[in-house]
Amino acid sequence: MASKVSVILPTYNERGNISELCKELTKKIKSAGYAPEIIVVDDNSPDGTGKEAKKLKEVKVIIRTERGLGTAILRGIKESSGETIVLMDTDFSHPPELVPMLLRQLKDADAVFASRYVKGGSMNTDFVQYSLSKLFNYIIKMFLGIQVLDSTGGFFAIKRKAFEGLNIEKIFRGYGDYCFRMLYALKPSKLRIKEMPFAYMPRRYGKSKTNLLKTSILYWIEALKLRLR
Ligand SMILES: Nc1nc2c(ncn2[C@@H]2O[C@H](COP(=O)(O)OP(=O)(O)OP(=O)(O)O)[C@@H](O)[C@H]2O)c(=O)[nH]1
Ligand SMILES: [Mg+2]
Repeated sequence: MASKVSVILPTYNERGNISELCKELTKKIKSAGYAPEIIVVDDNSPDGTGKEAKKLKEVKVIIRTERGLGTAILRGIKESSGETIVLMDTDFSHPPELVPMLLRQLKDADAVFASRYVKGGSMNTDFVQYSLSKLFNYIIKMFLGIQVLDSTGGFFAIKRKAFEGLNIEKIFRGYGDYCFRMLYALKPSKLRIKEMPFAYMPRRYGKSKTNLLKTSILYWIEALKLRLR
């Protein structure tokens, strides 16, 4: 029987993206020889993303009344049952066609991160913005002593068993900071973690929910809290 891959898709106002993304993921994962379990965790988006997702076959939809990226992912993980978990954004910034490559690379690893910052990776911004964001992530990596250069991106595949013994309730909260919190918590497990380059794409439809300055400050506070604990 094909191994099950659970893809957790947190959404807030992604009506224009969700159907196409789920269809592409289902197709790509099946043709890579796995059984997909797509889980959309929508925070009652006013644009009707949840309703749109419910029209899809083979997609599990959870509609929450609270807001928050980290806790939406936590809920998705709890509701999932695959041996492998894939996390990604739902706006096509994380290209679905790369998921089979993440899964291939996971064959001799415990987690594979798609990375904007390793050789061959890129972002849809100008050189200055890209360099600043790369530097920011590099400092986080050194500060926390984690293995991954792109620790705020949130596009990765991980074996479920990597979470054994972790207090996931404490990790999956906040915004994209859950990603480096998870890597920090995984440090003692000495897992085999790889990074694979990818080109971060502009979102296809809809509007960004991220305020760059506010997010950067929040990430620093969270990184400091981890070290001071
Ligand atoms: N469930 C849930 N999902 C969220 C929430 N905030 C953001 N997301 C999702 O998290 C992913 C990342 O959010 P984005 O708004 O794309 O943030 P970004 O990628 O930094 O910004 P752009 O790509 O430039 O728009 C997307 O799939 C969002 O729909 C939230 O409060 N709840
Ligand atoms: Mg995005």
